[in-house]
Amino acid sequence: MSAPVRILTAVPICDGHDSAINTINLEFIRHGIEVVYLGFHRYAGDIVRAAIQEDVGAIGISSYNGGHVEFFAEVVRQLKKYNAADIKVFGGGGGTITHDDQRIMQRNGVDKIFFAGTSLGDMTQWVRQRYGTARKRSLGKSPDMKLARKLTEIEDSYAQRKRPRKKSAAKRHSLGKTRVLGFTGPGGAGKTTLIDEIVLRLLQREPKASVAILSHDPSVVGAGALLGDRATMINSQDDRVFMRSMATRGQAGGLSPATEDCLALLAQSDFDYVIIETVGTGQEAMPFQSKLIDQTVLVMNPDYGARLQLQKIVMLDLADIVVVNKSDLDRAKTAANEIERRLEGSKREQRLISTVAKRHRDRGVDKLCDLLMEKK
Ligand code: B12
Repeated sequence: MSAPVRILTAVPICDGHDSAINTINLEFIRHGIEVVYLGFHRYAGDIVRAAIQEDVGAIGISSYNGGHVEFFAEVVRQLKKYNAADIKVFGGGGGTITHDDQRIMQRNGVDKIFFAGTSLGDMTQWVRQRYGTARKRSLGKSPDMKLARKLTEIEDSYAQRKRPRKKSAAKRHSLGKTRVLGFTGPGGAGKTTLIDEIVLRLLQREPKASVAILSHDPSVVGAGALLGDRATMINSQDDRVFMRSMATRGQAGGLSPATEDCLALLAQSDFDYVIIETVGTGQEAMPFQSKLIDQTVLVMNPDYGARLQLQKIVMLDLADIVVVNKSDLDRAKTAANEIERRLEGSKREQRLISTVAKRHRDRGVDKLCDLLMEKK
């Protein structure tokens, strides 16, 4: 087993044409590629920061609204500035990028531009061939780059089955000031938006604090993965935030085989907060067995069905904090009452909070942030 090809894709600033890249992403993942998708309307600086943290082999940019000659050149320039020129740049843009533009762009350091009419199969094959072999790495100078490469080493060693599956040697008491927070819950409950809002508050409340996020998305069975949490995390595009997206790579239960070791590395790397987010989980999931995690948060959607369903959700017995997100929905009050009653049977001290993560300055999210910072 070798490690999958890993790339990052994005659409530039002031450009909302994302349907092409959405289609191309899906074709890539069907052919074994792990795609970190940053979304549309993205600054060159955000793209470069994400590419370095995610330690991808290349950046694919889809550009339709013009300015592509300058934008691609800026991405290449910033990669060089951070000593990351081994990360290659390629892309496309239908009827907008001309052949003359392509020649200038290639002179500026862009690998390749794909034009209208190229089949998805041809593009996928080219990406696998071009970025599928180990590249010559530039010297990792910045702290982000060094950390990113260590995380890749851990992931690769699991992919190559070199690493024995053992528990991490890191001990909770050795982590000092670092606070490790685990977020889980069913798909669609709003975990990623909620985490992004928590990060916003942590950065505002503690002007020197740094945050690491370890975010998980499912691997398609026997294929690649669409690692799309960055596309939702707008506030987390910040120099004080280190984010890494991980694919589950065949492991059930919400995390990846390499998660514990990666979490231990992040927790020992001097961040003030380390946040770990699972994939959308099912009723039986107990993803946080790690002793490194200080507090666990279960994020629920009010639409979980009949009250009886609550009896089957194992994390309702284990979570330190239960959040009913989307509490502006009609059923939210009933859901909060039913969950409160379910938690009454628990012997542990658990907190229940209602939030609307998508709402600007939501009081519930403020309260959740208070709780997460409380024991620091
Ligand atoms: C669909 C479309 C829209 C949709 C977008 C939906 C969406 N969510 O993406 C809608 C209707 C919303 C839209 C809106 C607008 N659009 Co429009 N749109 C198009 C259109 C018709 C097709 C683009 C497309 O998705 N094609 C499908 C893809 C799969 O095919 P393709 O483009 O041929 O791509 C190939 C390669 O380039 C490559 N590729 C593309 N990207 C990437 C990335 C990677 C990594 C790789 C490997 C390959 C690759 O893959 C394909 C291989 O065959 C183009 C016209 C055109 N022919 O390009 C105009 C076009 C891009 N739009 C245009 C404009 C002006 C607009 C608006 C500003 C209009 C307005 N006044 O409101 C808005 C802006 C929206 C915004 N927020 O940015 C102009 C841009 C002109 C310019 N650059 O000077 C164009 C060129 C139309 C025109 N001739 O005037 N648009």
